[in-house]
Amino acid sequence: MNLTFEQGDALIVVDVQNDFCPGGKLALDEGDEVVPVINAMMAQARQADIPIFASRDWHPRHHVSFDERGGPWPEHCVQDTEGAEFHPELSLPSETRLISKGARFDVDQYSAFDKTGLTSELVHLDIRRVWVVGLALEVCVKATALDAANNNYETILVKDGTRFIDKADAEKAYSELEAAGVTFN
Ligand code: VGL
Ligand code: ZN
Repeated sequence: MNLTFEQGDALIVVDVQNDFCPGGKLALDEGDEVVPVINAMMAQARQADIPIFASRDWHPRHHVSFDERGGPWPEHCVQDTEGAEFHPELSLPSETRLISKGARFDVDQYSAFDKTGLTSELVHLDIRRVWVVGLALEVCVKATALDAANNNYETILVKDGTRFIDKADAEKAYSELEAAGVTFN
């Protein structure tokens, strides 16, 4: 893979955590297959001095998004559990900026932009274009890429670096993203 990173770019890695990978509580088929792809991208980003952001889904126990509370999901990514850890083979450089989301008890946050401080960091770093990868395509990756595009960042989604929960939703997500001006690599 040869990506054309430029100054003014940032890489956003969404929720590559154990619970979204095979064996996890909300496992995506092949969720772990994004790991080598994203590792290669992060290595290139480091070489080009491109900032890397990594978000994690970071729920308290009994979070509103869990089915026990009428939410759409089984319990997943509970703070300080193994399921909430990044995939063990994900080689996050030490300079990676960590974004935690979904930590508020009564609301969910799908987008890495949702009240996390990411926008101000991007402004501070003079970012104009973002590359988005991670899990899951039709949930947090979609929400993050849509927010990026709606905040006027040129937004590139690298398909090989993402996986979906449900194929039907993935197709719909691609059309929504395309309509918002997101491009695919
Ligand atoms: C996600 C479902 C529930 C995601 C987070 O990271 O895509 N999906 N919480
Ligand atoms: Zn969640």
